Amino acid sequence: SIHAVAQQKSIFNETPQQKKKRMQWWEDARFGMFIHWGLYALPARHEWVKNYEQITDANYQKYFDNFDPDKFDPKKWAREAKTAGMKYAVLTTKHHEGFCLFDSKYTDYKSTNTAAKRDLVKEFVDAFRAEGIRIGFYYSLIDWHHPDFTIDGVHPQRIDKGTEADYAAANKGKDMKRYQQYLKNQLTELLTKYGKIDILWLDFSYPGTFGKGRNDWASMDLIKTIRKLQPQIILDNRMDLNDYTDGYDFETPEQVGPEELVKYKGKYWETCQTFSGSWGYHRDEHSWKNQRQLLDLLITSVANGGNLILNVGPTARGQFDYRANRALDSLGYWMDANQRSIYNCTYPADAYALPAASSMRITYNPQTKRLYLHLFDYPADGKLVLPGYKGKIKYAQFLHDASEVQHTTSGNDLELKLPKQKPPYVVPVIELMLN
Ligand code: JFZ
Repeated sequence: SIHAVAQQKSIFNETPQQKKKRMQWWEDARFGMFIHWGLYALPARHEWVKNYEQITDANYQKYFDNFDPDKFDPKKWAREAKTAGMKYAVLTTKHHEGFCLFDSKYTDYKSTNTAAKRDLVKEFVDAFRAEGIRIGFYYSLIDWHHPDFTIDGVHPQRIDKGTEADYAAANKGKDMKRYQQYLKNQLTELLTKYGKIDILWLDFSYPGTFGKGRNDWASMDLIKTIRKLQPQIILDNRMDLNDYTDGYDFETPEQVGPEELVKYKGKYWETCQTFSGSWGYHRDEHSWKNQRQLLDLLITSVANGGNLILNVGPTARGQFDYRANRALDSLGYWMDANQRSIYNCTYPADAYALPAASSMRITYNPQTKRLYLHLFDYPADGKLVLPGYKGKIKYAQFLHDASEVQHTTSGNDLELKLPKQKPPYVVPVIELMLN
């Protein structure tokens, strides 16, 4: 309500209408690609490996020394993203390990100083932009390599059962003020050297004892720099400014099941999801989400007014592995026929709600006034009943081939007559014209 909004603090003077306009392309896009790539692709056992195994800088150095992505071809990545139907892509320019995929003036710990010898961010930007895909930068606020970044509760060199005094002693000589300047310098590079950047994904805050938050990053100063350099940029919610209406643009439910997404209805949000659990390339994770599970995440996101950003962790040689390519191809096959139920769509008005037990998910395009029924369970007898839909529908067809779906009424319900044979899509879609 107006009251609740008015009571909240704000940093900038953007109106909800202005924000809506700024967010429009992102809301319409609905589907993006996350790319987690860094030195952790070499150990290939999770991007948090340095923390999980408490690896020292000295012992982590071998991954820098052996980083040689000879198969890196971002044009190929961009084609894969495009084929899958993704409209934007967010690359880890630096993850928690601190290694930079770009040619920063402020560190030697960067791709140009490895066998790659190149600014990988620049090549990513050029390749994806050429395919018409919007550009996003993930940038880690956490940095387990920077000498001024203080040891805390999730630092690889954390002190087991340490007291505040133990941490103070271990952090003697480290100066987070210098680290704040480093953050600002690097974000300034990223937001000035690569043209228009559409999305910034800062990650992440964990305030509290032995944690870090807005005062550690100088978030208030940082967000002003960000908005000044890229006024249109769309910002995630992890810099610990969530008590300001404009301290972030969207919420980021991470690795949650489709059933939880209804909680975010009415907000700006994007769920981030992996294929197999880890974000960085993980050689030995063998349980991957199947096509139906991935489609469920995408469709259920749109059916609740949100986005899905699906992650790929390229290998140390710079390629998507075959499992990722196969999954992306399968999504592309579905999207090629059914994307009209995704782009520019959101949840329908309450009048079109179905019983809670229904396995259908409905999306709606407000411009064309078309409803999309996603059939997660195909009726064996070909009979599909839509309670309370009588008189609301002008025409019905399958989306993938525009073949008519005949309908009749019974009481207040609408009955759709489907073929007994399920169409060759894991989740077939019926398009309903409201006028
Ligand atoms: C963070 C990273 O640590 C992780 O490696 C990956 O990049 C992911 C996208 O983001 O992980 C988080 C951050 C915040 C929460 C959970 C995982 N959280 O607030 O629940």
